[in-house]
Amino acid sequence: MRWRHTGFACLILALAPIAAATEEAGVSVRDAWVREAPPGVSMMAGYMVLQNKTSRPQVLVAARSPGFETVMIHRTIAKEGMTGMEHAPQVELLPKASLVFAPGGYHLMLLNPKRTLHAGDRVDITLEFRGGLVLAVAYAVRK
Ligand SMILES: [Cu+2]
Repeated sequence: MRWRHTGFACLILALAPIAAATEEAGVSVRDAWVREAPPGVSMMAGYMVLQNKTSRPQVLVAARSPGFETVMIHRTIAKEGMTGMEHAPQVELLPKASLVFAPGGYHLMLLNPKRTLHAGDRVDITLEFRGGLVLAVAYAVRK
């Protein structure tokens, strides 16, 4: 029964106003955006700046969205002259520090959008942190 209880707690947090949840959590999200995909491409990437305002590490462990079939945390890496992406099972935010998700580095890999998203649209993505913190964030779709 334990996981059910945790899930319920997350649901309540997710439904709370974003500002309140962010303040309470001590983790803020800004400059959240998703790059518009070329026609026919079912893969998009999401970026943002995460700020840990607490004096403890905060660990991003998952992301999900009603707008996509699959959301994964990825990191672009260069190895032996080749660029690739690897799955990042978790991303640690150091105390009192910011972490940038940007092209060429960490990103949210967004697969199979449920509808075609264009520049100017918004899409909700929920970020889940270890310990049960859940942040619902609106991402702006841009070129
Ligand atoms: Cu990726």
